[in-house]
Amino acid sequence: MSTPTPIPHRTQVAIIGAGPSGLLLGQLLHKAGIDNVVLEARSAEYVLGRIRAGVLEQVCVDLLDEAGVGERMHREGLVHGGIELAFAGARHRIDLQTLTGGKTVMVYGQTEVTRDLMDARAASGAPIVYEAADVQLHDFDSATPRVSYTHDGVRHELACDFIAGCDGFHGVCRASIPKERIQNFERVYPFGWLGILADVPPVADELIYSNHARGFALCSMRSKSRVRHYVQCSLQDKVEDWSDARFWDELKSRLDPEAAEHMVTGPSIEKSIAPLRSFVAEPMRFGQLFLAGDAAHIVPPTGAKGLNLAAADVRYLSRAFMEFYADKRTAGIDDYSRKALRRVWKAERFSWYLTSLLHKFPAGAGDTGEFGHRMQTAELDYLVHSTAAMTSLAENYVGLPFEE
Ligand code: FAS
Ligand code: PHB
Repeated sequence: MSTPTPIPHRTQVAIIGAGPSGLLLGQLLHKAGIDNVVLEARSAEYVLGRIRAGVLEQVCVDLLDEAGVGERMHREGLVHGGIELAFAGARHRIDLQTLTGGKTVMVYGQTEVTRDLMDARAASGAPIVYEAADVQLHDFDSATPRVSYTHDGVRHELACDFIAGCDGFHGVCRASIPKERIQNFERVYPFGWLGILADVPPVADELIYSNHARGFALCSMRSKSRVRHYVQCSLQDKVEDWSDARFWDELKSRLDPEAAEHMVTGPSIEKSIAPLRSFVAEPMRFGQLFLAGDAAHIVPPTGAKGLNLAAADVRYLSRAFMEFYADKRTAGIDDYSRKALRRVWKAERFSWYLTSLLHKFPAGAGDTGEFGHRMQTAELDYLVHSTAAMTSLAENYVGLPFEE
């Protein structure tokens, strides 16, 4: 049994949360010689058990390489040069690679990204505390911020220069900010996604996003032998309402005949329902506290942006900390929130656009019901026959260029 790393009582950056944001930030800072401690409320097994994103932008791939954890991703990940849109009984390929001058996406599950980052953290010997309970932030507006937490029944205190709030949508960091200092923007969608994981071969070489009168469907994958599929479902649905047989029948009913015919079905190894929302908190910096990833923003998963936005925040924040500790310059720190939010809002727009285009909206106000579905079909018909429109979709899907 290796001796656990003693947890210091002082560090340079205290990172709250060991999801992709916290682990990636921790790894980049460690490689840059910046001391940091990661505090995670749950066990590593629990974190790894959450099945989430599956598509990485090149920016995210490059960051994982920079963090020194890209080897398995390049070995096991699938590079995709296109996606397919299914509507009105047919499938149309969007040639991402040609339309963006060569850019592609990497299909590699968030679970694997997290596992690679956890393994790197353990190998580095840098401190991480799992099952850190009752994390509290103190004096983050002062020059001497602190974090306190309980571990194995013992209350600990961690002094630091900065706190990185990487603790997700339900975390403690954003909740610690006085209401008058933060502005929240939110859209909750009137449906959810029921997702399953199954060890069967994918129905196609690339992802299929389907707009259908019965509702949205997505055929994604984790490898050539494991799929991740979704169907739009009611917010009133419970996972136990959906047997595997019902899921597969519903998925096939929402796809084009060719995909439905070639679909290989099998038992689910994971099944869960996720609500869909668009959410942004502004700003993303409060004194010495910086929010990153889902702690600051949420996108509906339609555009495959959630994990990639988290990586983009970490790219900006890690460089800001590196600049500070190298030259005591605060330009990056002072500009973090503005720069991160510019990218966040563009991803929010794209995710909202794709969600509005592909999902069935119950009749009600605005472009919903039968008229709304006709508008969607017209938009899709225009999109797949317009190079300009497909280029716009493609450059957003592969990830927009960074503002340095
Ligand atoms: P995370 O939520 O992943 O990590 C935050 C961590 O902080 C967690 O481990 C949590 O346990 C910990 N934490 C929380 N409170 C704490 C506290 N008080 N103290 C200490 N630790 C605390 N994105 C996509 O691109 N495609 C998808 O298909 C997709 N599906 C999703 C499905 C679901 C159900 C959810 C919730 C999200 C999904 N996302 C998807 C988005 C998801 O991938 C996030 O963008 C990604 O997990 C963001 O990573 P983090 O910012 O690290 O937040
Ligand atoms: C996934 O594989 O989980 C996935 C892929 C693309 C999306 C959303 C989820 O847009």
